[in-house]
Amino acid sequence: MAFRDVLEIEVIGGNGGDGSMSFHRAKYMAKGGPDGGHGGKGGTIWLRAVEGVESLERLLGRRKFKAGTGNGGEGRLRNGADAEDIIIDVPVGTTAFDADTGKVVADLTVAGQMKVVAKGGAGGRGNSVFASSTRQAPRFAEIGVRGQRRRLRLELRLIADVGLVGYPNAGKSSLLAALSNANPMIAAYPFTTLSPILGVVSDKNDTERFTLADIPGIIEGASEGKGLGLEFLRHISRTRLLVYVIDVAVDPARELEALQGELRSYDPTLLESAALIALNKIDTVDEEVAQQAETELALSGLPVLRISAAERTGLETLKQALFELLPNRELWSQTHALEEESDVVVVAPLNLELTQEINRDGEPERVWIVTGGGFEEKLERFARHLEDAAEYLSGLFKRQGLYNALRRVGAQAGDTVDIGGMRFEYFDED
Ligand SMILES: Nc1nc2c(ncn2[C@@H]2O[C@H](COP(=O)(O)OP(=O)(O)OP(=O)(O)O)[C@@H](O)[C@H]2O)c(=O)[nH]1
Ligand SMILES: [Mg+2]
Repeated sequence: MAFRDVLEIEVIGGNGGDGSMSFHRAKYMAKGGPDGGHGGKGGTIWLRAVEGVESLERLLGRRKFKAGTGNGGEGRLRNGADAEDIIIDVPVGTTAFDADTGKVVADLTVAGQMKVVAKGGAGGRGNSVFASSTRQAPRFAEIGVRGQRRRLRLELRLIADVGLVGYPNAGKSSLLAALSNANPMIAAYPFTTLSPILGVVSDKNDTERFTLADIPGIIEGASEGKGLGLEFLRHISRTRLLVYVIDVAVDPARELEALQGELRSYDPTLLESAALIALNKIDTVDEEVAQQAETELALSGLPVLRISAAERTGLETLKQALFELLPNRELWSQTHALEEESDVVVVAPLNLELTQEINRDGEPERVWIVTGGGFEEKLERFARHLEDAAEYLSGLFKRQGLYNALRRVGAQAGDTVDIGGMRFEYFDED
């Protein structure tokens, strides 16, 4: 089973249902009032974090999620039903990025946390709402808004409290096995561990616990893709504490420097994490070598602890140090949460451009081409009954400041205004 922890999916919110264009019909009544109901809301797509799923693999086989369309409104003021939302369960620790902009859409770090990733469109309003004293029989209704559609890149980063980093063969998996309930593969060759493994470490009375992540070994040049690369550092990018596992017998100071260099090139903030050094395989060297390694490593400013994962020496002290150094989870989360994209809808800026045309009578005509400002989008919602809605729309646009904007740039009474092909005459009423 391949370890899939990056996955691209497409999410499509449902379209809103269309508003209804209908008139009341009753016996003995020639012409009733407008009674078109509103369309229902399109379904929204959510991501929800669940515990107990360790990989995004579960989502495989389905790459596209599309919510339903809201029902259309009907006569007699009946509103269409809203479509149902879709909830996609993902493992805790999943971050969703907009695949096109790269922005964080959702960062789910706590079980049960939910986030909208594709909004369903609002339903269109029925013709009943457009009636007024001067417009008693509106022959138009709104079309439902389209649902939001986007591609998401999902990335799972295990949320471990402590991460083990070290060269291949340094003894990371041995340490994980010695400290936790996990049973990783251990072998005398490099790159035994190919995907991250999590274990739970408990204190003596089993009152306090933390999770420990063992990741594949890192070598110098990993940031350029050497070895297994730095792909896996993603999993420790959110651990609160790092443990550098270093083999005492192999030039420890150089190894630490190389490891830190690789971490830095992946994400410089990793070096700001709380950290300590576990000087492993202490059983393989004599005191003099151990002493020298310890002195050299201490120059880094990090605490150094001698251990032997194989002979299980120094492990209690190490465990105690880990519990002590582990930063408080709440405080840590506050400063390390990823900033999610805001829900602000960006409307293109209003642009008014004057063009000259020759009309049917051979007269020159001034035409203002209107783009942006959200006016075209509004127009689209009446596409089905544009002619009937024209008068209502020009009134609406006027209230929304379009006429003022036109006046400011020099529009004159009698000019033509063109919005996405729909045209009406500009009046200067003041
Ligand atoms: N003598 C001795 N050998 C050890 C010690 N810790 C680990 N080893 C041995 O070192 C070898 C590598 O151990 P692993 O735990 O697989 O090392 P790793 O860092 O997980 O290696 P990769 O997964 O390849 O990155 C194994 O043969 C272990 O038995 C130790 O404290 N003393
Ligand atoms: Mg290993």
